[in-house]
Amino acid sequence: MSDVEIPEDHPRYESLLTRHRIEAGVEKGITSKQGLIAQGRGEAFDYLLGEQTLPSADEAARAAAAQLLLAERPVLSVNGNVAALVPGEVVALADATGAAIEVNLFNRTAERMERIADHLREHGAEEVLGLTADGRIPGLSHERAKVDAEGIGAADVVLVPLEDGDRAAALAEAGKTEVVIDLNPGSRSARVADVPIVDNIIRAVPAITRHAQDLADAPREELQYVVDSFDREEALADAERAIREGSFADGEGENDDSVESAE
Ligand code: PTJ
Repeated sequence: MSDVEIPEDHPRYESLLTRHRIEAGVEKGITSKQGLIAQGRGEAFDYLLGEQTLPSADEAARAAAAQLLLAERPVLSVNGNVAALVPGEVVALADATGAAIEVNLFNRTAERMERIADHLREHGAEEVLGLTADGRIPGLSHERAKVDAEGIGAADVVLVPLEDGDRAAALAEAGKTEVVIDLNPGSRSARVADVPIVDNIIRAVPAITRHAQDLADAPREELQYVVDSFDREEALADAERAIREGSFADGEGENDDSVESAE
């Protein structure tokens, strides 16, 4: 990952790389300006988590992989932030799980839809859904209700990263099994998810892919066991505990950003 000039030994390398990707996404017309604010919110939680993956988040990523492998019609939902941050990684996850990729936007415009679909194709996606929009998620009045009938409309398992709570709740209401990636364990999306992954999408998507590759030949019973033994309440509680009691709180300075602030 060296698409910008940040020395890889910089203590906040990943965080700065993420910012550059989001900025580039806005410049390319992929990410909305609100996406910058969403990124800032996420970053604050990541900072409190020590910018690392908790063991409980890795377990959630494994349960997510099993859930996607068990699904008949899994779909990965992509918005402007996801497309800017992890386009190639989303394609790799789709390949590892047989999931379809669908663009679904809060601030939906035909132009952004096209640009995101093109961007994903440039990163190896063969088919990108979402542009037909011949289906609707019941109970949602905004643009995010628009889905492809054969995509999210017919999906049994949906990955919804960096979501606003409304659609996550409506998808759950529509009977979909939801995997949510969100750094805020208190967000409505994380709270309605069957599998909440409290981690940065930059780390979480490759982690799900790794687990999916590892579980690729596992029998269905084993996949079901991985899903059933995952405790969503405990995963959320663990993330909240880590945020409240992390090294930041006891002044250890794990998250020292003094180098970055000199930028
Ligand atoms: O591209 P669009 O038009 O669909 O709009 C997308 C955004 C993200 C702007 C829209 O969905 C939005 O406003 O979302 P929210 O309500 O700000 O929620 C975003 C959630 O994602 C928040 O709970 C953040 O903590 C979380 N988040 C932000 N960045 C990351 C993240 N979670 C994981 N990894 C991140 N990098």
